Amino acid sequence: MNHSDFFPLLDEFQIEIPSWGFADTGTRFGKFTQNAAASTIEEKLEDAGLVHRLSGACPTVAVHVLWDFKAGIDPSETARIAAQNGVQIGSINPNLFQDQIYKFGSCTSPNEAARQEATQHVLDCIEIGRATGSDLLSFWFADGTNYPGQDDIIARKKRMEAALKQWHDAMPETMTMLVEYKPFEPAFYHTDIADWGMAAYFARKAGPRAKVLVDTGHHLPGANIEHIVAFLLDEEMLGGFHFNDRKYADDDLTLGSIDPYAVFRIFHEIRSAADRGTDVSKVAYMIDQSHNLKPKIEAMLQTVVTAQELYLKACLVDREKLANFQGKMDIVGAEETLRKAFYADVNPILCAWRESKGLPLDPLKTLRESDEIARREGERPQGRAARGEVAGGGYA
Ligand code: AFD
Ligand code: MN
Ligand code: MN
Repeated sequence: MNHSDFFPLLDEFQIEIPSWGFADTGTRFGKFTQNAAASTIEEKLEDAGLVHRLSGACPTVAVHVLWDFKAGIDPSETARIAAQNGVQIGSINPNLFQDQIYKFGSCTSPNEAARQEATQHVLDCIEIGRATGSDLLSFWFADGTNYPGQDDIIARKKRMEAALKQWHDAMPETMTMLVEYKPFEPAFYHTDIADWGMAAYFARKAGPRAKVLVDTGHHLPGANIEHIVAFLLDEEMLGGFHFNDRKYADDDLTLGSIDPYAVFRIFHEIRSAADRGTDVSKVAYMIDQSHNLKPKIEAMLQTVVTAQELYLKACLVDREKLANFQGKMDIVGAEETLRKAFYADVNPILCAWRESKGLPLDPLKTLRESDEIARREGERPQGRAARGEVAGGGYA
């Protein structure tokens, strides 16, 4: 195949970047601020626009309603600022975990006031989505308990079911709901949506426009994520991904920094599903990272380029040959078909694609040789001081 044969696959592999990935964040043990970090939605969209200009792969930006839409600011104004930076507002992420009222959960809380506030917030988020032209409403719930006996797990299940159904039906026909799962943290005894099976169950019960969101960092050690992805795809329940990598838990490390072969196998299952005729065009590829130590824009660009490389490698798998080896139960032959693609050098194809788009051949090198970071390091502390802010806005 010629390099240009792969261009359509790269064109369609668009990766949404998170506004929160450009702001200062930390862990529960502290936050290390960066002078160049974004602290306003304008700065986050400026950074997202830069990543898109350098990579050519990130036309949409995921927003977190609590951090990106201040009361009284018209959401369509935010959409206009995004357009000025060459990007669009993508998925709307409600925040159902930081307000004090959510101490015992949001829509699953025994506290009815919390459940009502959660519903009002979600209805507000749906209106924001209408104003920004977003078609994804992406839910992550911290809901859960910390001790055995703390609450009635099945009562919580029924509250979650009722809420998601109500919210699903409140969405415009053009909107899809993504239900994310996570085995633990911040809840340490049980999380109400703890795994892919529960997320798929809740999504199915909510309605036809509810799908599962797979955050690659949200699995217990040893989980076979590509198996989960293949299964959800075959059930037409895969809504999309939050890309990051992990060594121990939900570490939010740069995608592929710990286990690139695992990411490649996920992408191989997607390409296999596509070869079987499954429509994979609606799968939302999104990044969910907010690095405590790495410079924000560099880390985001690393993830984007890594995702493109691993996806392209998965596109190289000779699946006809693979099926042949599988049919003959030739384990080594089958495995070598995957390994051959994984170890292939896809940089020539990527560079040809970038050249055809007028993009920098090495986006990260171009960024590091530019004055983009230095300019932000000079301007942004002054901006924060002028606004009377201390560094560190954004994540908890
Ligand atoms: C945290 C959660 C979850 C969520 C993200 C953005 O673990 O991944 O999607 O915040 O709200 O990483
Ligand atoms: Mn996530
Ligand atoms: Mn997470």
